[in-house]
Amino acid sequence: MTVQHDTPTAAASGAGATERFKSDKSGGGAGTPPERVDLLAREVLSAVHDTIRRHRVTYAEYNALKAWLIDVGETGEWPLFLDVWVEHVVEDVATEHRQGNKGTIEGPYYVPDAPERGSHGTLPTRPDEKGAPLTWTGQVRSTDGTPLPGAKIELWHADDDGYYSQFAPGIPEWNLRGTFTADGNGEFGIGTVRPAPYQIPTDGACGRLIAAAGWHSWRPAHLHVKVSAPGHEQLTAQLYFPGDAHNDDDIASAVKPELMLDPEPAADGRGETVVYDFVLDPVRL
Ligand code: MBD
Ligand code: FE
Repeated sequence: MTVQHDTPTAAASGAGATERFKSDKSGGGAGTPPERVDLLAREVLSAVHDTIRRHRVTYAEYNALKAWLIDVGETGEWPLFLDVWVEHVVEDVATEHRQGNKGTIEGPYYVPDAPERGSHGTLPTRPDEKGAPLTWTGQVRSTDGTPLPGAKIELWHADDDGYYSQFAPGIPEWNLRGTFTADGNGEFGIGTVRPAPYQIPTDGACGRLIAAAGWHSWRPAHLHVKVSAPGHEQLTAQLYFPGDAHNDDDIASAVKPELMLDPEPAADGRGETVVYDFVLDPVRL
């Protein structure tokens, strides 16, 4: 008899991320004017043609590409592929005008409407959740220094094994996902566990590209956040931990020095505490 383990697989996470994207951001591209499609499509194709001529790409290589592209779709990894290797440049361009907090990419595993946890609370965890306790306090302000009471902080991160709830099987819904609301001073406090370094799924098309190219598949440990307040641009960011082996070679190119936390051992000896504030840009008129 075969025992079916609840082993998270690339196919499961990939299919989940594809479904999430289709339900949330459908119509992506609707309204892009034909002139713009014409320009961008021609330039991307022209870059491909140049690469083929410059490196004298063979039919064997062309067919390997075709097979791989089919594989990306079949393993549901278009969101993963694009968010790991393309999104960081889109994010840079979209946010280069900002005076407030640096952001970074969203990645494939955000889910809106995570459970409300008040201004000070803990993320939903399992009773035996692995990982050192992490207590994070901070304040949300506008670029002029005004605190932003009622600002929303959505936080999501992987568990100690590197898996996200709602995308890997066997994890309770909303585990390590929550929505906090800043208090009257714009302040918040969040209890969670410190995440572990993260390896993108190796058993799908992205993993096969990584293996074939001799790359590595790691991201540094990270906390994902979205911070929003009325009249301000929503901030999407990730926070990182000093000393992580992959801070300097994140496969998703999403680490920035401004996003580095500075945790300290907790006074009560239970894990670590950290302070990190957010500064949001007012919406441009
Ligand atoms: C992740 O957890 C992530 O944050 C990114 C950007 C890509 C793949 C998995
Ligand atoms: Fe992530």
